[in-house]
Amino acid sequence: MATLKETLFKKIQEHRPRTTRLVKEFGDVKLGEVTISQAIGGARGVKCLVTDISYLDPMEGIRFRGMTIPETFAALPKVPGCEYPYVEGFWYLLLTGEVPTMEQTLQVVEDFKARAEVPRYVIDLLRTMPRDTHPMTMFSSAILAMQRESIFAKKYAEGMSKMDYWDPMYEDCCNLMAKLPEIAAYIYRMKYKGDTPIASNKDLDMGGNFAHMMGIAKPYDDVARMYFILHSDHESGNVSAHTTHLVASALSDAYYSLSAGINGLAGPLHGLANQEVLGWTQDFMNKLGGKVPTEEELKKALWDTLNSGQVIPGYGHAVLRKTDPRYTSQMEFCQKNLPDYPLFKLVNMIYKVAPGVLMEHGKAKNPWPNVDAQSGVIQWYYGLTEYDFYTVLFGVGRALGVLANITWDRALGYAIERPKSVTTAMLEEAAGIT
Ligand code: AMX
Repeated sequence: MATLKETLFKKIQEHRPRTTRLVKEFGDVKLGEVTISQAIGGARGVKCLVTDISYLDPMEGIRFRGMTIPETFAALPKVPGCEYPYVEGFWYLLLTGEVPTMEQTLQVVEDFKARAEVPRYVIDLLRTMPRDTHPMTMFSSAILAMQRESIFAKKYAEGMSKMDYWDPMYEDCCNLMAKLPEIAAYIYRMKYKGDTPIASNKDLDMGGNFAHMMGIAKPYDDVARMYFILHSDHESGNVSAHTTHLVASALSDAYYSLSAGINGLAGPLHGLANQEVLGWTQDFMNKLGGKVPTEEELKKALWDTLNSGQVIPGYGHAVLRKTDPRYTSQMEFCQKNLPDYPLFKLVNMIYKVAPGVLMEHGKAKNPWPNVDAQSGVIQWYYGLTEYDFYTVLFGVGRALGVLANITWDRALGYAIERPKSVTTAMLEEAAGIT
């Protein structure tokens, strides 16, 4: 049986002529034009990135390698006795575009186990940081500290053909991915659970081992698998994916690149929104003395937030124009596993009320919830109430997508990224107002 790496190399060799042909024969074909509002407004809608790992349709939502979320969950091999698939099998799918067999999946599970040990100096580094440091800062610092392990950086310094770049990049990405769950769980147990880290259990798959190291009982292993897969990728233009790709385009290795992407994920308009959703919801419940609010009270709280110039966290999206299927997938999990949980009921009530408020407010192009509006509820229910940790969970998941992407970036020889900037005076001249 071919290994994941051998299968990936075959796919890379098949794919390379497609990219070469497009650049050589069709390089001048136009994909669109850029307007002044796009130049000022965060390049929204400008088509200038290429990825085959996932595609985000504004109405349908995400597809991983062409598969919707329900199709992905149904197709991948499942951990015996569990409802969600191996994260390792999903990594195989993202890298190759092929659904792995159980045998191929278990080969990746074993490969990751052999790569999973976290260097002692990373633990030492985390332990020297003040305990009130944000867990995302700890997570990003731990990733960056491991840069000295980079095989890509070493091989590059020795001299290597461009055609071979993908190989050490793949090795770095697998080494990093295998270590992230343990780093995240260590930060959690050190920071919030009285400094009681739990040693890794090598008999378990990535999701199962993560739940074990977090100290949270079943079915949290399935929650971890679901969560990591749902948060993995959302095509290439979002801040964490784009940052990782941008930094990697300078031939910075996977450690530099992922650490940078994680820093972008830490922003409140991106990954931090899941922490903000829970913060907002808990504040609101506290103000009401813990009682279930009426729709009127909820409406007022949403308007108060908007009138004070803040955003409603967990709502809106730069690309999506309907309810995020990642939200729906988590809602279905809640309906099955925690239908009567008061926080779930409140989040559902927000889902009923907030879109109407946002539509009346008239600013957000998408009044519907994104992934972050629902994810905290599930974590809270299973005892993970320290909500500033939620973005770290997002980060472990997001690493799957962005690391698969930068492996392919190197395989296809994507160029260093360098869009062109203009001055405000040039925009005024283009607009004919000088
Ligand atoms: N609450 C209030 N106002 C909102 C809003 C919300 N949830 N979503 C968008 N708006 C406002 C914007 O701030 C902007 O106002 P401005 O014209 O005064 O600057 C206006 O509506 C138009 O914005 P947009 O084109 O609809 O969205 P965008 O592409 O500029 O931004 C996003 C997208 C996600 C940053 C934005 O919807 C937002 O801030 N949402 C809340 C934070 C959040 O949930 N982030 C998580 C996103 C998913 C993820 O990455 N994890």
